[in-house]
Amino acid sequence: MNDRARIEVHTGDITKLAVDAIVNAANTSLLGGGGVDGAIHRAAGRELEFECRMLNGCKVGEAKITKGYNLPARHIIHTVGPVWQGGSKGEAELLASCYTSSLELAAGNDCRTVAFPAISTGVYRYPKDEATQIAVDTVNRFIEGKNLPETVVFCCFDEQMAELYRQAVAALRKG
Ligand code: AR6
Repeated sequence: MNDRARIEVHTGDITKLAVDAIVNAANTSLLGGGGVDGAIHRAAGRELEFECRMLNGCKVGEAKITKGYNLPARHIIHTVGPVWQGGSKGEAELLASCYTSSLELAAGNDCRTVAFPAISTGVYRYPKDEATQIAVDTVNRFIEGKNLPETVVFCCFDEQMAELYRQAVAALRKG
């Protein structure tokens, strides 16, 4: 299969996706927050917070895995994106590391399908076009030549973001 055909763009709420793992754009406490993190905790239920309390937080650019509880997804991979501080504080490397750390955990837990939100592009203010490019390039590079995950879904909350992703994925297909 062509590796690029393994990347999909979806518009909607990530908590509704019946995939093997959804990724959460969390904070270092892993105890919940606003944005997609809040939506995931609400939909998964209080048991998620109990499991998260045992994890001792997570560093920026790293990832930890839990069960999905009341979600249709089997697992939740919690990663912590960088706060945008102008671009000279290692933000690009840290954001790329969120994607590779999450994909490594997904592969190690036999996840065939994984869905990502647009990490850091909300409360953490990462410029959307730059974050999209990093997300698509990093995922494409990771899955090339690997069996797992078979399919990666970029789950965008709105059409404007989905269009950015579609353009970045189309550019891969040409390249
Ligand atoms: N499904 C898919 N995408 C969503 C959803 C959803 N249900 N809800 C929001 N988004 P953000 P960050 C999109 O702010 O920038 C939290 O408080 C949203 O439109 O959720 O990494 C954490 O606890 C945006 O494109 O995450 C941290 O403190 C993207 O998800 C902090 O926010 C990410 O926006 C993390 O900030």
